[in-house]
Amino acid sequence: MDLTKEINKIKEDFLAEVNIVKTSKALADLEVKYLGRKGEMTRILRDLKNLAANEKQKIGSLANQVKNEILSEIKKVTAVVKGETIEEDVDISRPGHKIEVGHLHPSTQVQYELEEIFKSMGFMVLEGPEIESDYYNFESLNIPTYHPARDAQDTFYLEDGNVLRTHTSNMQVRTMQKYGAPVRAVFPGRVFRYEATDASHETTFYQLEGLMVGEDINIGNLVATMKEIFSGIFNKEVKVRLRPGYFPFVEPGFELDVECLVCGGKGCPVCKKTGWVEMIGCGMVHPEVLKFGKVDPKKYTGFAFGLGMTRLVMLKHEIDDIRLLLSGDLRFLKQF
Ligand code: FA5
Repeated sequence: MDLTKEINKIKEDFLAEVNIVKTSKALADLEVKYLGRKGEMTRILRDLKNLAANEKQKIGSLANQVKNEILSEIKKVTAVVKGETIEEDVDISRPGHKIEVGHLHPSTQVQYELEEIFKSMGFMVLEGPEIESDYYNFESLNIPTYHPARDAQDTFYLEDGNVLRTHTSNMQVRTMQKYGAPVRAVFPGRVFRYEATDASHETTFYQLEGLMVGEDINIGNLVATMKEIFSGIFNKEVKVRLRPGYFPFVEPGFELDVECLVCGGKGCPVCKKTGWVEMIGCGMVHPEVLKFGKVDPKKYTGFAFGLGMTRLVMLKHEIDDIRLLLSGDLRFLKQF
């Protein structure tokens, strides 16, 4: 074998062997085998003197290079088998890679805050389907097919007759049917309406519905619960006004407005220059709806409300356009 090949073969053998070394003893034996007095590289280096001058220089430099590589490899592996860190591979002073962490969407933050407020008042938190039957979204809420109130909620109808729920009220009858009375529950969730968008209207937004049914539940309980929501979320006094409102599933029915916190009541695109933002539809559960829920209207009464959670987020953070919330724009979202 010519010498160059032999040296390369020695290097190859050494690397294969050093790769599987696990103990200091095995490593020391390897060092002796290649670099010891009778070692393979030592023999090559010793025999250099017998070569012709031109060969001597070429082979000599290769042999020295391989010897140094073997030495440095042995040094590295010595550190590994002793359980030490190899300094040239790991620079502990180098700054680490920053992992970007996200955070909850402002709507989710407000939803969780509201859930805590309601849990502290003994309400269950339930989820409902976003694809809903006509029965639970309309019929069982006293809105039969011919009723003009259907037009008030522009609806996405699916081909199979189901709808994208237009409000979280779809959970009222479902909850009464499942839990009977008395019952207290809130249902936060996403709802959908086929309508033109502007600064305070989206096609997809969040509501939080509440239902409380029991003996002697009255409007006083409803108003007290509404007050609790606002002091919990805003941590300050906010002006509200209650006015009559029509929903076929409550009697009497109300709309609750909050003074616009974006403009301080002066008038802006969010409140459509009125100074007030419509926030909650509410009222006493209609006896027909109790009946749909298999609850006896002679024994029980109840209140229900549907809070526009997305609008609440807007007022809490003084966001002047609802469309920003689902825009997915990180420059906007990172502010919360
Ligand atoms: C309802 O959806 C009724 N289900 C509320 C209700 C529940 C009444 C229980 C009685 C008893 P309304 O369509 O008004 O009502 O919507 C309720 C709230 O959702 C509004 O006050 C408003 O805050 C919010 N909202 C309504 N439409 C939109 C929209 N397009 N974009 C953002 N928020 C909206």
